[in-house]
Amino acid sequence: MIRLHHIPGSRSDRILWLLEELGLEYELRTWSLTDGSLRTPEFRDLSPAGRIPALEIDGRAIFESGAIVQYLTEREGRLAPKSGETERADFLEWVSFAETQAYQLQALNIHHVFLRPEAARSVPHMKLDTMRLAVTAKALERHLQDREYILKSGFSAADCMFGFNLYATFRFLHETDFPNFAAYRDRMMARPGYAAVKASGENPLYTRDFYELPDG
Ligand SMILES: N[C@@H](CCC(=O)N[C@@H](CS)C(=O)NCC(=O)O)C(=O)O
Repeated sequence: MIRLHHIPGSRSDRILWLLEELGLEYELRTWSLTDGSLRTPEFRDLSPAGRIPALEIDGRAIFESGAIVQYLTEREGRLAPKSGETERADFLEWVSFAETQAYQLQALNIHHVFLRPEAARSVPHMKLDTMRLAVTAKALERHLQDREYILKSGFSAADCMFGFNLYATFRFLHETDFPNFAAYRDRMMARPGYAAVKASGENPLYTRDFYELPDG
């Protein structure tokens, strides 16, 4: 039995998408970011920092999406270059890069969506985090100018690591500034494997398609 602990529109999108691409059977258990359930002993036993995703598999629970991606691809022997193969280093770099980008998205989610009252927000920090997100988006934009997927050789689990990022980035950056990245998002979201991510629902915390930086 494989059970994914999931919140739609979060980093568990990465794992849901990968399970689909690998054709594995799984159960979904959906949690909430706001009802306190991630702070319970039950969830902390699965993920000690109380973070999503966690994956129950092979008699244990694994936390950290990058570790789960590596575990699943090694277990299945697919969707990642093996140690010693060309593109192994590229694969590892971009799996970690997706998390660097996600960190900036998380910071912007906190500023724009979670922090209340609005006066608690720091506009200089919002600007800095938007700029740092844009640096990651420019890097991806350049990387995608000569390829369809993160790896030149084709679709891999490194693409799945961008699952949450594809959903969130263009809430804070204008997609017209990153045409390769936006086209990549559209290609990835059109994959049959991504349909389960869409079907699992929207992130209920986003009430707008785009979050402008406040003046100041
Ligand atoms: N590096 C971790 C980050 C996990 C993470 O921060 N997940 C978010 C959802 S996208 C979460 O659970 N946030 C709850 C919280 O911060 O309390 C991973 O990639 O799994």
